[in-house]
Amino acid sequence: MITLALSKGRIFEETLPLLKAAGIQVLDDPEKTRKLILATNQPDVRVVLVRATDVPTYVQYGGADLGITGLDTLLEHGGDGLYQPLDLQIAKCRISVAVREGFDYAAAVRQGSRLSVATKYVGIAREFFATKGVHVDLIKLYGSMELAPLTGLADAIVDLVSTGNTLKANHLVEVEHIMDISSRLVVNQASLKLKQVPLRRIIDAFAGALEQA
Ligand code: PRT
Ligand code: MG
Repeated sequence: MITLALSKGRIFEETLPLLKAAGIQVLDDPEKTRKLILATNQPDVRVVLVRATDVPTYVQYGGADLGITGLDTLLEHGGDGLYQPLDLQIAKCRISVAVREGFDYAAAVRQGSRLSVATKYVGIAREFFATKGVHVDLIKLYGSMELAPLTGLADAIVDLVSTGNTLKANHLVEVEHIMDISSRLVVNQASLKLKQVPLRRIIDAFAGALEQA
């Protein structure tokens, strides 16, 4: 049995064409079923639905043989025990620093002020500001980062941005582009040895679909 860990929503949706290229069709719609293990048209391939942030954990410890996860999530988790053969070029966005309209970020940086920064991405944020030489107090949040500068919880946020509409709707502006993000295929290293033939077949089919795109 091959177990693929996916999160519901954009990653699941954008993975379907890649699975199709590998001849795999998921038999249930995750938005409609309450099942967490989904069968596919291939009796030896199944999909498990997990929280996006749990995908690397499932694959690292062998709860799944492979999974698809955003680079943001992967960097925060660390790549321990994970073989990362492909950038799938899906669920693309960027990770940025944003502040309230009217907050003079450039001046704060220039003056060497201590910035409070709210984020789900504490590791990425710490590394970015350390490299830049900016002193920060990091505040860990689990969602709705956009609220932090509006309520006075923090001066800035580090968050994912795609269209920028969410920032705009909340009167926030992007002041730093930290890095581009896309989703990665991650594979359990022991699985890769034990189930080499079926896993290679899936990896190669995904790689082939990427070349077509
Ligand atoms: O939503 P939930 O709390 O269950 O989990 P999650 O947010 O970790 O999962 P999910 O499915 O929302 O995101 C999975 C992955 O998709 C992320 O880890 C990213 O790699 C990738 N991705 C791509 C995004 C976006 N684009 C994106 N726009 N993840 C989140 N967003 C957020 C963004 O932070 C903003 O708040 O969507 C909102 C809308 O963005 P704008 O700029 O288009 O308005
Ligand atoms: Mg989300």
